[in-house]
Amino acid sequence: MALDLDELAVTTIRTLSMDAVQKAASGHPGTPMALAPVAYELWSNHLRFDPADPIWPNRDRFVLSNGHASMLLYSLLYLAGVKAVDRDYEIPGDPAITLDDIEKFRQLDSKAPGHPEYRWTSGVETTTGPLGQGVATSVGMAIAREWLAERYNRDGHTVFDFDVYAICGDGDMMEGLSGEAASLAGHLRLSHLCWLYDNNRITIEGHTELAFSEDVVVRFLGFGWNVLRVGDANDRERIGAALETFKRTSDRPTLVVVDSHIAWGSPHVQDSEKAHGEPLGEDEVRATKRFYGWPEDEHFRVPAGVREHVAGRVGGRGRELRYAWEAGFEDFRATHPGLADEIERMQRRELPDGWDDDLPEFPADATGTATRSASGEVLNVLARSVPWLLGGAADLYPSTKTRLTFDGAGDFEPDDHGGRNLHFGIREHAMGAVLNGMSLTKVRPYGATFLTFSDYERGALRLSALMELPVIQIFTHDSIGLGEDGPTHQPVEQLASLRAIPGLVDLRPADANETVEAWRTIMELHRGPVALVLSRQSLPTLDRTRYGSPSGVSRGAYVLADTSEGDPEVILIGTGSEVSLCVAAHEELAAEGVRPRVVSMPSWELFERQPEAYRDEVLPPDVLARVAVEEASALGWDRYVGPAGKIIAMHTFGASAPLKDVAGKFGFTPERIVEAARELVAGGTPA
Ligand SMILES: Cc1ncc(C[n+]2csc(CCOP(=O)(O)OP(=O)(O)O)c2C)c(N)n1
Ligand SMILES: [Mg+2]
Repeated sequence: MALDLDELAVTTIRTLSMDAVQKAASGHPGTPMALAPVAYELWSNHLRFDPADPIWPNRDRFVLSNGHASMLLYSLLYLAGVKAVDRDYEIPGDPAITLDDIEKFRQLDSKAPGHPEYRWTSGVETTTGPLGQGVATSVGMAIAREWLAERYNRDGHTVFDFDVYAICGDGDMMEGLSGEAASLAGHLRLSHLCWLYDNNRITIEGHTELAFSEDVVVRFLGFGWNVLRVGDANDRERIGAALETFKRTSDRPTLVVVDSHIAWGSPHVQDSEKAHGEPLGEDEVRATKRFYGWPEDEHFRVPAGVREHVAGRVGGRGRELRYAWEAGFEDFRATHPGLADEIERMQRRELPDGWDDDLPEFPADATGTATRSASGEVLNVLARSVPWLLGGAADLYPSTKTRLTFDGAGDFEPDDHGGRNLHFGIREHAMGAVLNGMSLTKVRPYGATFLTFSDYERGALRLSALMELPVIQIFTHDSIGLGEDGPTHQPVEQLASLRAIPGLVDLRPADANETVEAWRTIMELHRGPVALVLSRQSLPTLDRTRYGSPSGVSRGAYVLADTSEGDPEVILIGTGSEVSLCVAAHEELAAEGVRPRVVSMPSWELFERQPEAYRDEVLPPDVLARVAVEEASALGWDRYVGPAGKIIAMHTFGASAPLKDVAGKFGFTPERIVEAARELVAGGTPA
């Protein structure tokens, strides 16, 4: 009897998933079992992906948005023989994932963790698990794909023509995030984007009838998508036909609604929520294997020839395409050396030579400028020298000052995918996820909104940090200093919560020149996201002939103003708009004969990365009289002022009034800082 190796491969994916979850005594078996034929059809007959080089820039992207079905992806990576990539983007030849990893599913150090993790397992294109994120991230990949094609494809040279696929489930569809992202994708006519929706009508609590009765097809038609249906997830031919239709569609994204049965083949838990998130149980595993015609007492069985077959199906096509692409790229390099160089630098997250040559320097000015405005100026300079720096705002570019205004910057629109000004619309969460997808595709993205609305994109921000993506988030209107818009718009707890995200760099510059230095620092950070926190209101541009150099920004905190003689007896620590208040207080204290120091601390995160010696130089451990000033939650400041210090911060929401009145009401004045410093000095803080 001729063995159908495709059928065997599908069953291998199913049984590996069942066995891995059973052995781990935790995980999600039902969905990989149901979707094995869908994913297998995509990978074996369509995906343009070379397992030998999983970071080839023109590979098709595959996103498993229902990340709980991770065993589906791990099985494919294992069977296709995907190679591991190291942190330097080298491919030493080890497998991305071994059968041993799969046997240690969900255990410490296994390359098969509970949910797919970018950077940890090669071949995983983005971290998924928080529902909705994967599909929304795929929209960012599809945006970047269009932009790359517009910029780099030239007559006779197609450098970028990859497709972006995402598999998702009911959970993804219910999350508002996917709706924002799908709306944007439809509007932008991202025709190289295809979502495969696992319409199994089951979520954790039971049938989707409990909470979900909308017509998804109609919704997506309304978004401007091409919607296709496949009535049976086991019908690989129909899935293949739908994928062919997707590839022929050139004016809109495609949604393939696939009806499936969770835990297909399991005699007792098929179609039940019980198959979602717990092992089937030994007996049920055996019974299901019997149904599949599989030896029921064998575990982690991979029949002879299956790996070779899958690796051949995926890799045969992928290798040929990659070789052809690489040869084409050599021709491209010969005719367009500059563009080829850009692509290569982008892949390694490097910057063009001379990228910071034209950065401005602002003259001292008592009236000064808002840091959002200084930032807008700097961004425009940088974007001229870094062609792949692109982004936009969630309908707030006039307020966030994030528009690229130079000739040729252009707008990214449905009929022009070459522009560099994106319009995310009022969709902050999708913006966050789209930025992640763009960054994963190696362009350098930025997004912008008001700091208070950073909460709306927090789910995506957290993933930027988890994936160590150099996404730039520009958050303006950063405090009660925004004035009249009042407490709904005045952030209080946001800074503390952003600082709590591991690896996210917070930067809150104090004046125009600190803003320049903040951008210089940001551009050189290649790992991990940044929140650049900017003022709406004007801030004095400090006279740097009198005060410390703004280059200290890159170290997170630095001595801005010091005592003229001896050691400081009190330290005033400020960030952003409060630094100039500290400077004014410093003048007054010095005139009284007190020996104050002002430390500008634009970034806790960067300061914590400095050697202890530097940190002790800036904040000498024996100076315990310290005042921290920040128009935000006090949470965390005791870390820098210690038990003897004072914190001038927000303890309530703000108020709607002109800036001066709000600042006075909440005590953000030089007088109050002077008073606090005097008290500490007079009180003789314990040594
Ligand atoms: C944002 C978010 N909320 C909740 C969860 C917890 N969760 C994981 S899977 C799931 C149900 C998902 O249902 P569906 O997508 O239909 O998955 P299926 O069981 O069909 O595979 C939930 C609520 C999550 N992972 N992410
Ligand atoms: Mg479901």
